[in-house]
Amino acid sequence: MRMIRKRSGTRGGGGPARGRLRAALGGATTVLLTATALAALPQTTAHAADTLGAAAAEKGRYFGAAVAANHLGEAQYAATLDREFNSITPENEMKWDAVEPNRGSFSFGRADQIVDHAQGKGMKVRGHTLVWHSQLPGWVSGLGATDLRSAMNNHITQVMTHYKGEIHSWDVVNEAFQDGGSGARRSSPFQDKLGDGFIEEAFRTARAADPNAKLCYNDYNTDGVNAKSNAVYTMVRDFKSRGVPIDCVGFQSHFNPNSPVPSDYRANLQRFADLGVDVQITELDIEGSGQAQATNYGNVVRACLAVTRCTGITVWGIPDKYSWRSSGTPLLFDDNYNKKPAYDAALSALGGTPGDPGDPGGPGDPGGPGDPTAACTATYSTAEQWSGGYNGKVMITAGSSPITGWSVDVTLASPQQVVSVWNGSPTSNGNVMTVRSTWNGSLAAGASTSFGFTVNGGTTPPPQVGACTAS
Ligand code: 9MR
Repeated sequence: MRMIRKRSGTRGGGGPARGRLRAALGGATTVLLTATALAALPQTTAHAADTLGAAAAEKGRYFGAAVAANHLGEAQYAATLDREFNSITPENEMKWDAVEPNRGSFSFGRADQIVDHAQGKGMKVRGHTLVWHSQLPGWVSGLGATDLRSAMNNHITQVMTHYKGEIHSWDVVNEAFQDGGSGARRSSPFQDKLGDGFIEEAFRTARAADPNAKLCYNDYNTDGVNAKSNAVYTMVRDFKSRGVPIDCVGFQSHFNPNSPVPSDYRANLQRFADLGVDVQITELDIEGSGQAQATNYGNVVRACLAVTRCTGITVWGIPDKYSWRSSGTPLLFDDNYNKKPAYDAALSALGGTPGDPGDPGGPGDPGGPGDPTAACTATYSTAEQWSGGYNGKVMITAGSSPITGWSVDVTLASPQQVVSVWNGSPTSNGNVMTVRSTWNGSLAAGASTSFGFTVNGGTTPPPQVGACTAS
């Protein structure tokens, strides 16, 4: 484990995390800037949302996709991801077999690739998954109870520490209950050797490793009220009553004709929310086509919006061809990345405005050439302050269309001087510093990034941050 500053870090800040972030901060640019006059400038522009991420953001939610690292190099895949989504779940890259194939030997390369992509576009990341019976390397199943307990806790701690501060929600335990009417726990090395208490222990270890990540229990066939969801409900209620740290429950929501969207889906989400946890739709896909599939997608989105604590939706893939159930064409984009009727239904349910389904990202479309709607906002906060100076942070958020670059003016009062800038490229003119995007110019609709700067020469008045200009 290495001690480094985070990509969005400030002077002296940052905890243990990924060493490769250092490069992004490496060349903090130094400028000198004095100021006398200040100008307050307007900062916001409103648009009808026409992507999933932007429309969800307007409802205070995220709209994410499961992503496979090996598809990121495909231009249309990346373009669709970047245009439409503002959260990513690595589909397989953070699973135990991927990150700790041999005991104590961690390999984060492919997962880091996804997290880097997300961060470069200002998207959030869901962590999936820490303790699961599947995609578990053989060495784990072979351990005795004592070793297994320490291997489980070490795995959680190492993986969460590597991504500390970079994951909005972690699936700490996945699929620990049996299907069917028993309400029993599923047999697994963890269940069989450690007993029911392994789930609680995993959550306690997870809280200690990254106190700011939301900790979720995630499962399938728990989407309606049934014996399995009742068993999960009883566990969550027990955890909440005893102070076991749990923040959210993930409902995978893999639907098909044999397992349709339940009529009590919303009510089931709501009863969990009423226990005092967030709920998230974590792996949504719905087999089918045409209007029937579209109606189901619309219903799922509306169910989430009807539950205040339903904080976001993730679809389990982008084009049908890469779905784990590709023959069932369960996703929102066809094999050529055209938007399906299901896409329009999901976007409409989010309150967005569907455009031309056959030409996503084409001329005049969001993210396409000549997009007239590129916009961003800039929000200032003082990150740290000491006698004689401070670190300022400016959060840049794309509007309802993706953007490819941004620029913001920062005006200081004399005798304040900017002595360094990170995550942005500054030029100065008198007392006004213009900061432009560098590696972090491309943002999905509704996505955010930030730049920071250090000021010497006093702490008041605060800098004036002008309007954000997007391209
Ligand atoms: O989509 C994943 C697929 O690529 C893998 O082969 C599979 C292996 O188990 O896991 C799939 O994702 C699963 C997820 O991690 C947990 N819930 C069920 C998902 C579909 O199987």
